[in-house]
Amino acid sequence: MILVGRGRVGKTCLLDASRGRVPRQNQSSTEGIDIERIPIVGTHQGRPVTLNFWDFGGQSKYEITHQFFFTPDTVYLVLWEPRTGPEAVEAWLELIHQRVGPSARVILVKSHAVSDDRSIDLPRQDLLERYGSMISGFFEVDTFVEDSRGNRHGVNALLARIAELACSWPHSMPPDWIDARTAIRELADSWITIDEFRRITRSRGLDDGDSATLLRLMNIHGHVVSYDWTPSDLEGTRAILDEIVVLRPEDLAKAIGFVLTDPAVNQNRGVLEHTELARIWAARQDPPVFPREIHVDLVRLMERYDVCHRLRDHHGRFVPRSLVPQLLGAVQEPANLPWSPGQQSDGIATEVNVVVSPQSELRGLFTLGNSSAPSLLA
Ligand SMILES: Nc1nc2c(ncn2[C@@H]2O[C@H](COP(=O)(O)OP(=O)(O)OP(=O)(O)O)[C@@H](O)[C@H]2O)c(=O)[nH]1
Ligand SMILES: [Mg+2]
Repeated sequence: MILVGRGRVGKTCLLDASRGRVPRQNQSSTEGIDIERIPIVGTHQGRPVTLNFWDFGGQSKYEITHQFFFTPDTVYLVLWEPRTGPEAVEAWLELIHQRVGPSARVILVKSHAVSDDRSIDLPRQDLLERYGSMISGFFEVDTFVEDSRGNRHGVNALLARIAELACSWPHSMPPDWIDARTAIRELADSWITIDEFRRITRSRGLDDGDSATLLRLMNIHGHVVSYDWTPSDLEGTRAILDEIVVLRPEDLAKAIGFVLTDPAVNQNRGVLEHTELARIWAARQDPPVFPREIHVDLVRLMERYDVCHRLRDHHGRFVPRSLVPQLLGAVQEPANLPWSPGQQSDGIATEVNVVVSPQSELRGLFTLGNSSAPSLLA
């Protein structure tokens, strides 16, 4: 379960109401870094269903860390409120569509439904025409309005629908796989090595092929973050023996959040010295969840998910330094382009997107406008 929507729309209050707590009138803003897995027990056809909620803050700078949680087996709740209107809903639908595809399940929820202007609604027909395969319901809640039985307006109906959707997934797995998955999920560690993962799954009767498939499934379902090698990677020469499996995606997302907000990395326009990671993480997490010896694995995971890209030296060799593109800032356009930004010519579009492939050497592709800025080369 992922809750998204603009800042102050009522996500954390809905979460509180769903777990039977009284929502706060002056609820503080959820920091993007403050990602938490909150289990809520609902029921479907008499069976208890545990729903894991992820509540993300409304700030976009952390969005890149949310991707670990945007998986196909997730119900997405997009919240909107009458005061700020439904405009942002379409952008969320588009983002989920891009990341997960047309089979994603999304419930659109209007908050403040009783306290605010009741006449404002979404352009339902329009949204259904464009995102019909994803939309799994229109609901309304008001977490500050109780009915005669003390239930907060609309919350129970919404939870019942979520439980129904969650139970509609074909989740059949052989019992020994489920057993292995449970054993992994019950570990208290933040991460384990792939060897450890294999040892545990082997002890539950899985061979190495099954173990690799289970790891992949757990990755897809958002239970772990691993490099998720594709068969073509495996044909290559990269050793995977020292690969790690992050058992708590929220810890990795937080660790990446610390890199994104580090003043030195920001001042350096996104150039991250790998030796700085120990400082960044030690300063913010006490005791550090991720020890120094696995920092290189974490950088590899960040590269895998396009959070950063490794830089090379003049000879094309990788150096222990990465670029975090999100922090690069404005790049001055080359002087000799055959157009100026925003220029219109006879109705021909003049917007050009320059895609820089992380595989290629960055030298010569673009230069930073400020001569005192760090070079992209090592
Ligand atoms: N009347 C009414 N007020 C609400 C409702 N939901 C939220 N509020 C008010 O809006 C404030 C902000 O709600 P939050 O739940 O913190 O909003 P959020 O979406 O989590 O915000 P961020 O964490 O900044 O992304 C609350 O403190 C309430 O005062 C609702 O359904 N009805
Ligand atoms: Mg919040």
